[in-house]
Amino acid sequence: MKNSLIYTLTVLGFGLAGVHADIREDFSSYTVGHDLTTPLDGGMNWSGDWTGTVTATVSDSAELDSGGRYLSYTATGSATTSLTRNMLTTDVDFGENHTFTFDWRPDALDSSFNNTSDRYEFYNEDLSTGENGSFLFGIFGASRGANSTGGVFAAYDRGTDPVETFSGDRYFDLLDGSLQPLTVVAGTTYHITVDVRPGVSEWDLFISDGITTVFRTGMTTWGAGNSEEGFGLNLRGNTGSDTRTASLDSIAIVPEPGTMLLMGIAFCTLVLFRCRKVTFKP
Ligand SMILES: [Ca+2]
Ligand SMILES: [Ca+2]
Repeated sequence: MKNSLIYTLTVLGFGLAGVHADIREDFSSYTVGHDLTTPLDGGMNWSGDWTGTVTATVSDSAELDSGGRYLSYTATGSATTSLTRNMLTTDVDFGENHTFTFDWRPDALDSSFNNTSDRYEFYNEDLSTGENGSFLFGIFGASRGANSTGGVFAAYDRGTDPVETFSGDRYFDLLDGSLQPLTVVAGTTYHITVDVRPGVSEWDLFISDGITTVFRTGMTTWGAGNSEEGFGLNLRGNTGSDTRTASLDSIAIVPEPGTMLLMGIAFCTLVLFRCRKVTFKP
């Protein structure tokens, strides 16, 4: 009887942990050359297709570190262009702690990347309202404000100010352990990790080129970060001839640590069960 209870708890623990599935995209389900003109709707647990005003094409010609097919996206001109995708709230509870990871590579960073309006940007938001996002960061061709230098990763840290008072001065360069920023280099794959803690409106950002990791932790989310969310990447130039090109791969959005807690319950129950078995040995 007790053993069946332990079994039930174990199954329940692992079962509940499995309720919140990960959201993933590695572009392996598409053929090379597939672009936004035919729905890019693969991956796992997304609620819509990849959409946007950039040109985006699945490629395998210059794999990122993680390998296999990836999405190459590009835009020319001074308008802000975007690549976005909606995520299901039933698969990741965006009111609970969760982590975004993805690989990203800038493929065009020439001398035209020279102005604060020259941008590669990353964010999440409620795509219907453009609000309630949690993270916002980017690379700018020149200083975005008082706390960024340009040409390096900079993250938006709202601090204690209201959401509405957006200011470029709240972009802060990410720094390594020696307080140095990481100059962004074309052709380098960057491994990006975003931890979001909606309960306390905080987020952390870690970016590694495989050798150096720059980061900023304990930032205030730029929005509430608690509604159905879209993952987004923007491109922008400051002149009509500016071309931005980048590659994206190996995206995972994973809930935590609620899942880890449930897994822990299941694991502890199993340990208890095994200990009992040992105790009852003749
Ligand atoms: Ca891939
Ligand atoms: Ca420019």
